[in-house]
Amino acid sequence: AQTPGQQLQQFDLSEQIKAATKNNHVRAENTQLMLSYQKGQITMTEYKVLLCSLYEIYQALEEELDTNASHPAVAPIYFPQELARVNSLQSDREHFFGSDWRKKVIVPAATHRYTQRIRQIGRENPMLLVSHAYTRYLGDLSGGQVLGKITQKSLGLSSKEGISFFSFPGVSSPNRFKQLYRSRMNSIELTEQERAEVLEEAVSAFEFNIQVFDDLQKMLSVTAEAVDQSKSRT
Ligand code: 1FH
Repeated sequence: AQTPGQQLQQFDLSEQIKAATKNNHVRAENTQLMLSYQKGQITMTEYKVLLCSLYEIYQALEEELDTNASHPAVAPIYFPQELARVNSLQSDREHFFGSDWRKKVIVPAATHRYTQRIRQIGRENPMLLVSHAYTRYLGDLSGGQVLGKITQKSLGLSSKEGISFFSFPGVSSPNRFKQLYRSRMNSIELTEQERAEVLEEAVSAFEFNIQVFDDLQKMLSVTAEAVDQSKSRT
């Protein structure tokens, strides 16, 4: 039998959003790119293009979070000190692409669509930023921690250089931080309608990520040669 406490939990946004995106998470884990990633088959080229896309995504997300930091639905989940990724992605890209990394941008169409959506939300409906922040940051604090170790091993990196994206110096315990983040999400006041929109946007956020992975995979099979040439120059 359920205690009243457990019953209430089902109505917490953090529980609902996890349930709503469960199937999408399974699909994301099973994209071709991530399957080979998890088997330790990630190549330097794949990792480099992934970094480019992540950089674009986090630049959009963090710019919009910064701009809307005092919005009532954003303020509770605004943790730039602990979570911001743009600087680590910048140094990872610099590590692999060199000082003119800004000129070596390889961004597939799906990544562009994802960032456009984030920017549109920032302008028109900042409440929905919570869906995107949840999807990326809680993912990075969960599966991302495993992926960081796999990356280091697969690419044979001896130091943390190039993989700072995966480490969160401002978060001493990912699990405790995730609890805090969930409780902050649950403190956001939403009407039923708004809550439904937040859940729907989280499903889209996962779909955007899946499309990015699929697009990267496709792009890599077509342009492997061109990227290889740019790799050999660095
Ligand atoms: Fe995940 N994830 N994830 N994940 N993930 C977990 C929790 C979340 C992987 C494993 C785990 C992505 C990808 C991968 C989220 C988003 C995203 C947990 C913890 C594990 C073990 C489950 C728990 O606490 O019950 C692995 C492995 C992945 C790659 C192979 C991508 C799709 C993220 C979205 C962009 C989120 C939001 C959570 C938090 C759930 C919660 O509410 O607690 C992944 C797939 C990464 C493909 C890259 C590519």
